Amino acid sequence: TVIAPTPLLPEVAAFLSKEHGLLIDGRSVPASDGGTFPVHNPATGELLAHVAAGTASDVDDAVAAARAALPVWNAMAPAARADLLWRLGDELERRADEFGQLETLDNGKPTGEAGGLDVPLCAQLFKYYAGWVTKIEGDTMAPSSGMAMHVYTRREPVGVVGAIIPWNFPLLMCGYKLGPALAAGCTMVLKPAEQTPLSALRLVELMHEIGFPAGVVNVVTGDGPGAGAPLSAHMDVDKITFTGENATGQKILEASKGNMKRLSLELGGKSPSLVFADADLDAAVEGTFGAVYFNQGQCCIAGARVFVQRDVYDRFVEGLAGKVASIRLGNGLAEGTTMGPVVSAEQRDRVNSLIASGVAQGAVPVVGGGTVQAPELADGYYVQPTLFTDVTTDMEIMRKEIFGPVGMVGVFDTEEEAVALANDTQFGLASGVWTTDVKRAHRVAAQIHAGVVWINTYGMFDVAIPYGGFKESGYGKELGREALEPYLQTKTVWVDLG
Ligand code: TXE
Repeated sequence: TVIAPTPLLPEVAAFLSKEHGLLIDGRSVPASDGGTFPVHNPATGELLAHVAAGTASDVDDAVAAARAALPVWNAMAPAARADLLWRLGDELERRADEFGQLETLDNGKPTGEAGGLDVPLCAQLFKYYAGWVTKIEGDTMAPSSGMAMHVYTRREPVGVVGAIIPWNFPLLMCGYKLGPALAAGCTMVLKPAEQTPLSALRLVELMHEIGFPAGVVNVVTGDGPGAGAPLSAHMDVDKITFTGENATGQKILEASKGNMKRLSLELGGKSPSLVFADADLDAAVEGTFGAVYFNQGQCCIAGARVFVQRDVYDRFVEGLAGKVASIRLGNGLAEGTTMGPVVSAEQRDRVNSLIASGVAQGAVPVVGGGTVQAPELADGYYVQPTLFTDVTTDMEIMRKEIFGPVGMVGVFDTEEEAVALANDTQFGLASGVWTTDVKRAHRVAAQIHAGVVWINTYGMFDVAIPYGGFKESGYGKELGREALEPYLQTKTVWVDLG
C-alpha cells in the first residue's frame, strides 16, 4: 500500500517557490554566468528547485565578502556573538518541522528522523558553541631562563574558512562546521553538496533574518569541480574543513597546498561491529541494526562490517535478518516509513552495483540482494535493504565504503581474531564492541585503531563529545572543545620588562 505523504508546510512551499541564488554578502545573487542546476526529491524523482551553480568568480566574491566581514564579526562583543548563535539554536528548535520537512524533501530521510534528530542536534550545537564564544582565552607565562619578559598568548581566529559538506546530513554538517568556526571568530564560505543544497540556503537565510552581519557566512552552491575546487584552491582562504569521500579529500589536500591552508578532513569509514558470545544479544541485534541501517546506511560511521563470535552467530543473524526484513521502505514524508530512498539515482546505482558484486563474489544475501521492484517506488531512488552472510575479507563489499543499507556478517572464534578483523581496513573512523565482560570491553577498545569505540551501544553523539577518525578516515576532530582548536591559532606576545 502506498501511504500518501504529508502535505507541505506553507513555509516550506514558500521557500521552494523562491529563486535560489548564491548567498554572498547578505544578498541572494545569481551565478556569474546565470547557470543553475536542478535539485530532485529522491522519493519521487520530482523536480524540487533550480539552484544557482556557483563559478570560480562567484567563489572570489564570496571569499572577498567573508574577508571583509572578518573584522566586523570580531569587533562585535563576544557576548553579542554568543547571543546570535544561541538565538539561531532557538529558532531552529522552533522550526524543527519546517527544517525537518525540507531536509526530507531534499535528502529522502524519514521526516521523523530529520525533524526529531538532525534539526534538534544542529540547534544544540549552536547553543553549545554559543557558550564558547566568551571563553576563548590565552595564557600568560614566564620564560624558563628567567629573562625579564612578560609573555602572553592570544587565541586568534584562523580567518576565512571554506566548508565543503556532503549530502548525508546536510543541515547537521553545516552546524558541525559553522558552530566552532563562528565561535572562534572565523567567517565562512559554505559549499553544500549539489544533491542537497536547500537546508543550507534556508539556514543562512535565517541567520540573516536574525541579525548575523552580512558576509559572515556566505553560501556558494554548485558542484565539486565548479564551486568546491576553486574554493579549496583559493589563495585567500585560510582553512578548509571538508566531510566527504576519500578521493575528494585527496584532491582537496592537493588543491590547498598553494597557500598552505589548514585542513580538517572527515573522510570515509568501514567501521566494524564486534559481537562477543557473552553480549546481551537482543541489545547487540538492536544496536547493530541501527549501526548499519540508520539514515539508509548513508553514515560515515556505519558499523556495517559485523563480526560475531561463533557460538551466537546463528542466533544473531536470525535476529538481525528479522529486523532488516521488517524495514518499511517508502517516502520519508509518509507516516510509518522506517527507511527512505538513498540520496540520488547515482547513489542508488552505485549501491546496487556493490550489492551485485557481493552476490557475484559469493556472499549470501539472507535479506535483499536484488533491486527494488515495487511499482509504487519505481520513480524514487530506493535500494533493497540487504544483509549478507558468508563474507570473506577480500570481497569488494568488505573493503569499500558502501554508503547504503547493506550489512555484512562474518564469524570469529577468538578475541585476538576479532581485533585483527576489526583493524583490517585502511579506515579508522568508528567501531562497536558488544560484550558484558568489562575487562574484555576495555582491552578491545584499546586495541582498535579507530577514533571512536562504542561499547554496548552505537552511533551515540553529543555536541560536547569530540568525534573524528584515525588512519585514512581523516584528521581533526569535530564537536566538543577540541573542534574549536582547528579554527584558532596562537599568537605569542613578548614584552620587555627590563
Ligand atoms: O562525495 P564527495 P559524493 C562517500 C560515499 C559516497 C561517495 C560519493 O561512499 O557514496 O562518497 O559521494 C564536493 N573539490 N561519502 O561524490 O565527492 C562535493 O560537491 C572540492 C562519504 O557525493 O566527497 C560535495 O559538496 N570539493 C561521506 C562534497 O565535496 C569537491 C559523505 C562531498 O562530495 C570536489 C558523503 C573537488 N574536486 C559521501 N569534488 C562521509 N564519509 O561522510 C566534489 N566536491
